Amino acid sequence: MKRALITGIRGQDGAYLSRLLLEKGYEVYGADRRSGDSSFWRLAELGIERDVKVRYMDLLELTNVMREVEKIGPDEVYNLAAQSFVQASFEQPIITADIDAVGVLRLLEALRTLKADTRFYQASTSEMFGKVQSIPQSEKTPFYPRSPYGVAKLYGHWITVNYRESYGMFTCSGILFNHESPLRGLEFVTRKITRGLAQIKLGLLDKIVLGNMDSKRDWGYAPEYVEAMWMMLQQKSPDDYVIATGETHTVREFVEFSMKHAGFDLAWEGEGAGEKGIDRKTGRTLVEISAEFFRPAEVDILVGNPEKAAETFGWRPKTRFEELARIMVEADIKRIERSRS
Ligand code: NAP
Ligand code: G4F
Repeated sequence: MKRALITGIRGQDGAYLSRLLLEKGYEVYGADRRSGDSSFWRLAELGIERDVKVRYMDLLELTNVMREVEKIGPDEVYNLAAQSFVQASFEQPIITADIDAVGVLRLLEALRTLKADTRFYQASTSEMFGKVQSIPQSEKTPFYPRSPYGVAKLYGHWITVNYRESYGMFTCSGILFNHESPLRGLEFVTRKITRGLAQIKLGLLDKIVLGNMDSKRDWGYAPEYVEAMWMMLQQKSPDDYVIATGETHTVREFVEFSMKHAGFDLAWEGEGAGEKGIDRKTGRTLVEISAEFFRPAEVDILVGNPEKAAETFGWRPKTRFEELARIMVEADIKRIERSRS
């Protein structure tokens, strides 16, 4: 039985990856930085709360990481732990760097010292492309990060490459574009929209307040993206791969498709900060814009080219944009209805 250690076990990807590895017969260890809080709602939603062996491990504490790596002796490590919210990284750049950059190094150092034959996956990100230097972005596109998060993740990416080249370790960096699901954190725009719409529909919220609606993202479905993580570590040799759908859409389009699935007939009125989303049937304002949600520097467009992953190990995206919005809206409506019944 293979043994996997997943950091960031409480997160969206940690939950889906745990389920996938359990289905494949792995013994799954989950690293969790919180002590005393025993609610693992994402693992519980997937019905695997009791199947993951949770260990207390914070990427900020090297000795803690080393002791856990030594005790577990993993065959594969998936480093998903991060301060992953771009907007927060402008307010907390130092802690973001400590977790998302040096945290990767701590884990790699622990593995180099204690178990150098472990296969290692680093959760890199399309945010590293930032002010994009070409469209679409591939493994060959130069990086130009636009946030403290993107800069920190770029260090994590290069140190992963460096440990492969310096010490012959099996380290892979997955450059994943945005991937969403009903388990997405509420701070991210897709889930903020779908949860907000469900609340509006059921009379629990007046309107959704958003920031930049013109930025474009390549949004895929998270359960498919964790499969790519696993596939990378099963190859003969380690490498880096872009994982994306190859389609890009604005935040505005995500609002429009979600509204449609929630049964609203949306019309836009006004411009810039004064723009509003109005329900045609009732004349009610459902969406407003606030400067609070704009970032000091924005990533205007992301769209990835996942050809290398397709050619090397046959990974291809299945769920498309409109379907993704539908899955998320329906899940949020169901959740609220369940909690009220
Ligand atoms: P997520 O839901 O925010 O989960 C990240 C997890 O990391 C959280 O559970 C968090 O714990 C944990 N964590 C934070 N600081 C830690 C520390 N010091 N030590 C140990 N654990 C710590 O993120 P996700 O969406 O699942 O993404 C997984 C990874 O992929 C992240 O590294 C993210 O940056 C990267 N990524 C995500 C996307 C995407 O679109 N989802 C795209 C590209 C890359 P708490 O629950 O205690 O806060
Ligand atoms: O949902 P977001 O916060 O995701 P963002 O910044 O693209 O980052 C996510 O994807 C990255 C991969 O590219 C990951 F590495 C990262 O960990 C995270 O998972 O924002 C998406 C877009 C941005 O342009 C933002 O300015 O939506 C825009 N936006 C507009 N209004 C908003 C809002 N974002 C948030 N979070 N909240 C808003 O109200």
